[in-house]
Amino acid sequence: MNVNEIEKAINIIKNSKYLTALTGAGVSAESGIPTFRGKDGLWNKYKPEELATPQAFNANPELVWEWYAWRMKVVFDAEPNPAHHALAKLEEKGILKCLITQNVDDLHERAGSKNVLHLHGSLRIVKCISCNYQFYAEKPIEVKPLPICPECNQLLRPGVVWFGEMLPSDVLSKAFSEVERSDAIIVAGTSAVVQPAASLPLIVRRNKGKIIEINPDETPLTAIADVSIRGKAGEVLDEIIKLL
Ligand code: BJW
Ligand code: ZN
Repeated sequence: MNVNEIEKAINIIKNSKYLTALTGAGVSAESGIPTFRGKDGLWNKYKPEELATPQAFNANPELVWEWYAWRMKVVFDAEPNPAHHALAKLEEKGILKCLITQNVDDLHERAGSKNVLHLHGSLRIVKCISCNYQFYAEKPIEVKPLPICPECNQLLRPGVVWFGEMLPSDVLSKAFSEVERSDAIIVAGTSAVVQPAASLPLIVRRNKGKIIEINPDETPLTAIADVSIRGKAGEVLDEIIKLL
């Protein structure tokens, strides 16, 4: 962690009038939730592109549900880490206006964040592939036998957004309008490759706003970030909130 970079980030945050944040799987890594990409990002030799698609679900719902049931257990048992807490504190202080997340866990909410936009849905929602039936999962669901819709007898599926599916339009348009208003954005724990989420910081940049990136690795965003801090989100954000 570079002290100079942290100071630069704090200056941007202090001078901002409308700060937002975009988070990805890396923000939950310190809570023990595996990321999608990178060396620890694989599950049982499958890539997300091979499991997180409607085609994969149609071809092999047992395999896809097995992955999600395992992830529900990991996420529901996990606790928010200092990154989630720092972002909640930034909102509580009135500095952070909106938190846009690609994560399907609910650790931001459990840390106390209120204004959270979930671009890719939630593991707490289980929904029917055919009708509008859905429910809130308090605990991981039984997937043997496969869960069936009580209204129409079709398969139930996780309430998340798979590749090739549209993001929820109300959430996406709110996210776009939030970044249009932003004069600074914190981008933490995302590989910044999945669209349209990855384009949100570019809108802030186009409007001459500042980008603060927090990630142990470089990403496609690093080159255009005003500050790019190489470090873990929990450690870096905790330091920032302490010094702010
Ligand atoms: C740490 C850390 C620590 C580790 N601290 N950091 C334009 C161009 C090209 C392609 C497309 C395009 N528009 C749309 C597409 C297609 C596609 C796409 O983007 N493909 C790309 C891969 C090329 N997008 C879509 O299909 C989207 N739909 C859409 O656009 O609809 C309209 C449309 C339809 C059809 C055709 C065209 C348009 C939907 C995307 C849905 C993504 N879904 C997933 C799965 C969700 C459900 C689930 O959880 O199972 O969302 S995929 C997966 O990736 C998940 C994540 O939210 C998402 C992003 O990943 P994230 O969060 O960045 O995690 P990682 O693992 O990639 O990175 C972790 C990072 O953390 C790393 O950088 C680490 O270094 C770092 N890190 N420890 C801080 N302690
Ligand atoms: Zn149904």
